Amino acid sequence: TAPDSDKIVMKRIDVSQSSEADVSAALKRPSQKSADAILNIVTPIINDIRENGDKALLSYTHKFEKATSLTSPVLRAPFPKEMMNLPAETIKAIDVSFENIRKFHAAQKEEKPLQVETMPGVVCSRFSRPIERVGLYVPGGTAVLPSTALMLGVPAMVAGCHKIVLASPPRADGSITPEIVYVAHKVGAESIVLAGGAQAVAAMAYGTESVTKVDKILGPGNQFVTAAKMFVSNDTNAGVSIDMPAGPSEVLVIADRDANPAFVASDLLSQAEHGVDSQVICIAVGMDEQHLTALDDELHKQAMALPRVDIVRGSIAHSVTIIVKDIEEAMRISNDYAPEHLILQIKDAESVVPKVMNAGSVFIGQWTPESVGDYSAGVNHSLPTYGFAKQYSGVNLASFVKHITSSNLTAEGLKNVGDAVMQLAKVEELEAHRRAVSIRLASLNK
Ligand code: HSO
Ligand code: ZN
Repeated sequence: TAPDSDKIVMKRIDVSQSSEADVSAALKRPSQKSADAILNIVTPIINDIRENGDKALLSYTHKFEKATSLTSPVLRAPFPKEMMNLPAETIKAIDVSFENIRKFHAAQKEEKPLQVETMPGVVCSRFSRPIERVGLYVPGGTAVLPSTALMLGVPAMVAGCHKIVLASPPRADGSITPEIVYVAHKVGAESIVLAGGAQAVAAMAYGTESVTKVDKILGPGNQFVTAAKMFVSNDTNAGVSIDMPAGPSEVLVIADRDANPAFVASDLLSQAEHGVDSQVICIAVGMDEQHLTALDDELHKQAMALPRVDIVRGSIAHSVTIIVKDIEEAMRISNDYAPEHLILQIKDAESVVPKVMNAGSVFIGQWTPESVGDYSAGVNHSLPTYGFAKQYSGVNLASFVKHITSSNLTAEGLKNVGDAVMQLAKVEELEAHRRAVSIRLASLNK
């Protein structure tokens, strides 16, 4: 056994014995590098792509991905079969997940346009149309993430986006993970951009000789990718929007005395293994020392058996167990933290859901690990992090459509609403606005 100093253990804080300030200090997210510093690095890269297109894009891929044999930055559909050579069990897993994600996102479609007659003869409607071209960023890095390609590609397909462009950094031999190619094929992607980082984002935002320009860029990424997404979405000349600001991944597990310590530890670790900057929080409800120790022991034991134990050590170092007396206190802290993932391993978990005010996605009860949502249940795993669950939704069908409104008035309708319009136009001293109504009403009285 490892010496105690090596024990992988979360620090503890007991709410009944701490000030509010101490509790919020313990829940502070690991701080990010200053946006300015990152922006200084990505701006020249973005400008280079705008000016030099494919040539610049390839040279960054040669440099950062070491894929020096690559001669074209884009792979166009139909993708060659030999690029999707996968074991049968992988195909099956992707197919099952694809179908569940498809079902859940298809159910988010609006059956028919929303229509309301606000006054007799005044009909307001709202209908949706797909965003025509979307760019989906699938990160490379320490893990390959075909699941992210599914989470972005399936709703884009369901929404009916005409052009789906996937971008992902190639491997050093210039190839792209076959799982990602297979997903790209299944969602009907038109192309795969073999590039990562700010350069991939810039290529999709502005287009190059071979990269299709897109209207919206979605998907997680490191701080360079995030900074590049922010940059291009602020450039009105690019005409591109993004999904949401991204930060490191996180989970908050609320567990009570009935929770199985092995289950709780496994959930904390599945998030902790994502990266050293991941944060995991456990809120222990009404637990005594014996329960808490059982949890600590499980966490250490399971962590030591993980291939990514070194990453886990890093993330556990800034993670915390918070001891509270009841579920009300737990929910108050959770809503304030606004976790990307919220796991409820408590008695009668479902009954607590109405108290959830801020969270990206909720996992209810002991049989629902976060992993099912990460891959296969059907819910989306592209979720707001870093407290942005207070104002952002995760990726969903609406992320791939615009809502358009319409009004349709009869003469009677214009009579009914006209006075209000003319009066407000008068207040704003916009005479042409007033006359657009009065001229019509006068024609009715002729
Ligand atoms: N938990 C991650 C998603 C993911 N997990 C991808 C495994 N692969 C962020 O929501
Ligand atoms: Zn995950």
